[in-house]
Amino acid sequence: MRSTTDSVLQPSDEVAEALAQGRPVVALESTIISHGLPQPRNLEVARELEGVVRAAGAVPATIAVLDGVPRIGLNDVELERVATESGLRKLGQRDLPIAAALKASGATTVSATSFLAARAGIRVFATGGLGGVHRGWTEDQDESADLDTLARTRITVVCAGVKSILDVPATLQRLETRGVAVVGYRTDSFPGFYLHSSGLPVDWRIESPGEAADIMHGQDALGGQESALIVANPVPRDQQLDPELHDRVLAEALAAAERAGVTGQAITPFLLGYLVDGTAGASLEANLAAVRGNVALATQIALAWARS
Ligand code: PSU
Ligand code: MN
Repeated sequence: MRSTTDSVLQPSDEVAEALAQGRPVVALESTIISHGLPQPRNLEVARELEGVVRAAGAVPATIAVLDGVPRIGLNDVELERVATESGLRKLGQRDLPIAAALKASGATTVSATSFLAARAGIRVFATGGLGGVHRGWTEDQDESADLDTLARTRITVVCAGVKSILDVPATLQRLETRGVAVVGYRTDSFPGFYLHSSGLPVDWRIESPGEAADIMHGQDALGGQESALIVANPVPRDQQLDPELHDRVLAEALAAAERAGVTGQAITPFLLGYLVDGTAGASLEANLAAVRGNVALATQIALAWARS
């Protein structure tokens, strides 16, 4: 035996101290920075999101793997590495031990970030949109590892629903089957990532960060499967992507991906990138508005959780 989990994860001093003192910490993922957003805007956004967490009185923990080491909380130089280093891998949970052994660097997806955050003792995590069941699943069975990890990881994920490039109804069905709790934040309809609503209903609605913290206590008190809580927080209607433009460009993007034969890990970045170009940047603004709102709400939930 060469090492324990504790010595494998490397929290920054700031994150370690906050966790030891029971102060609020919010996990942030890095794939959205490295593979989900165009340069140089991605670095600005990474810094901005950390600023949103700090301004509200919590500690941000952006998570990534650098030279094989899972890092929980990055300094500015490390954040810049994640935003600019070419050839940075996209790491799901299953890739973590391989990256560690081969001393590889990579950004972490929702699955890897959730896993590492929970291991580090962080309970609240903000992202843009979850991965899920891809369209055409009957052909290629492409379902994001995000769903499987969330079914067995005790973490609260604040997101603007699942990415609209996916098969959203199938993704909601899978979340139900796998026993992942989903609540709408001040909405009765499941958010549509770039869009305020996906047009699908969500069974439960909460009105406050305190209610989220109460549900988290309920999860722990009841025991059972160590699953996640998804708090689905819609992008404000006045900051959403124009639904008509969304539907048109998304159809083009899906057709282009099929023509180009893009599959596997590359498909999500390809589609997101196509939407940014095809909407002349409007999808990027809607994506960022969603992420900002999610980070702000996650911080409020982390504060309520730390108080309760
Ligand atoms: N949310 C965003 N942009 C992104 C992602 C989420 O606003 O780029 C990333 C997340 O890291 C998520 C990943 O886990 O996309 C899903 O990729 P895949 O479909 O290959 O599992
Ligand atoms: Mn996939």
